[in-house]
Amino acid sequence: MSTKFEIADDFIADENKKSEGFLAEDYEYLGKKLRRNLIEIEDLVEKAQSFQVAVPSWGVGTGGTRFARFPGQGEPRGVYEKLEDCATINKLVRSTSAVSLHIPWDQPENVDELNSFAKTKGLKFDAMNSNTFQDQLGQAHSYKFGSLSHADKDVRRQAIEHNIECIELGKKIGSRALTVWVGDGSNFAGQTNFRHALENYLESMREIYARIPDGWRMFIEHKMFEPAFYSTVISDWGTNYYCARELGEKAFCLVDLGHHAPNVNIEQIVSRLIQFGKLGGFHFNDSKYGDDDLDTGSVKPFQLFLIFNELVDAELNNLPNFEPAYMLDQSHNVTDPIESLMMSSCEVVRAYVQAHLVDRGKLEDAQRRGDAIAALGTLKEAFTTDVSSILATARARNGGAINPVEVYRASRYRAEKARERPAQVGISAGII
Ligand code: RM4
Ligand code: MN
Ligand code: MN
Repeated sequence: MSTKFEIADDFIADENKKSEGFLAEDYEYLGKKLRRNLIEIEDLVEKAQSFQVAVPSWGVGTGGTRFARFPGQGEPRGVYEKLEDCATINKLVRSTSAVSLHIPWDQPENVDELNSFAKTKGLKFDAMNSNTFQDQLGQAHSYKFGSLSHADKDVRRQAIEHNIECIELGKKIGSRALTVWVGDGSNFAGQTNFRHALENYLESMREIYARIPDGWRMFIEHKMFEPAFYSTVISDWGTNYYCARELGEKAFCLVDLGHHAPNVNIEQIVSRLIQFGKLGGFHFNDSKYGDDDLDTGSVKPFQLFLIFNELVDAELNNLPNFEPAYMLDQSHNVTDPIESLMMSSCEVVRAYVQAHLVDRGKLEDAQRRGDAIAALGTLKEAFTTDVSSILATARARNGGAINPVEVYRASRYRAEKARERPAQVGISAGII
């Protein structure tokens, strides 16, 4: 493994030298501007430096649609190569040191080997993701008509066991959470009994929950449609919240930004879940129509900012049970996944930093006076502030790149990987 091409720290440092001068100018100007509002730029750099968002192992492969998949060059062919790409992302942006695995896609043959490889790459493991939305070779029962909510208890049992195996593996690799997303639902009116399906689901989840270790959390992910197109069992945040409450204090709701109807007010959903002490975390992505899994911040950056406005408000108010896990969940069909994931992680940090610029006293005052224009203006003032120099400074101070995509391209990493990893037929990476 050690002979594989890596981007050297010196290379990043040399590339950074080319833009250090301009960055210093921009940083100085922004620092002065923020000081007018009594904001200390160094505090924001510190915040950006310590912000972390996990990357999905399934995101580094090229995705696809129902119609086709156009594989990219040098795609990772297994979990080790996926980790290599994740480490490259983190090397350049320095805010993605954890990877979320998907089982069985990433099932390791040797757990100790996986652990030591991750360690040498400076990576940790984030939430475990189970997969009961797809049949695996040699599997006894099919998930065609559901998994944890299936009408047949033998199918449910198989799905429960799979989730327990994910927990067991997670314990060995230092994960502290299990994310459960099921594709269960129906395509036709009358196909399933809504009430029975949810009862079955909850009964299954109770068994899984009983196996969640202390110090762990269980994240439940709702999704309005797809792969089922008439109904889904965990269709929305309300159902999600109900289940999380029924299960107990280790169960939380996970918000995947793409899993709502178009134009739904996600920031309000986030606020509600925070208020109820049940916000577990996020799967960040962006969308125009459905669960498009596009790059975070690429379609609706203002929505992302408004979500972070809620999160930062909760952070500043030290609200109870508020410890959201941040993860990306995207599918890259036309871009180099490494570039998309780097950009996306930067967009998440950008929204976080911008949300810290909101003058909360001014906002509250405007809300009290019913001054909608002043309230919106306060938010817009933060949102339109270009904090790029804060983000770049944070990355550089952490050893990363001032311009991650430029440095990545200059390194010719992808071409090197194309040589090292000749294409393989039928790889499973990023099918969704
Ligand atoms: C789903 C959902 C899950 C992810 C799968 C691959 O749409 O977002 O989080 O595990 O895709
Ligand atoms: Mn997701
Ligand atoms: Mn999704």
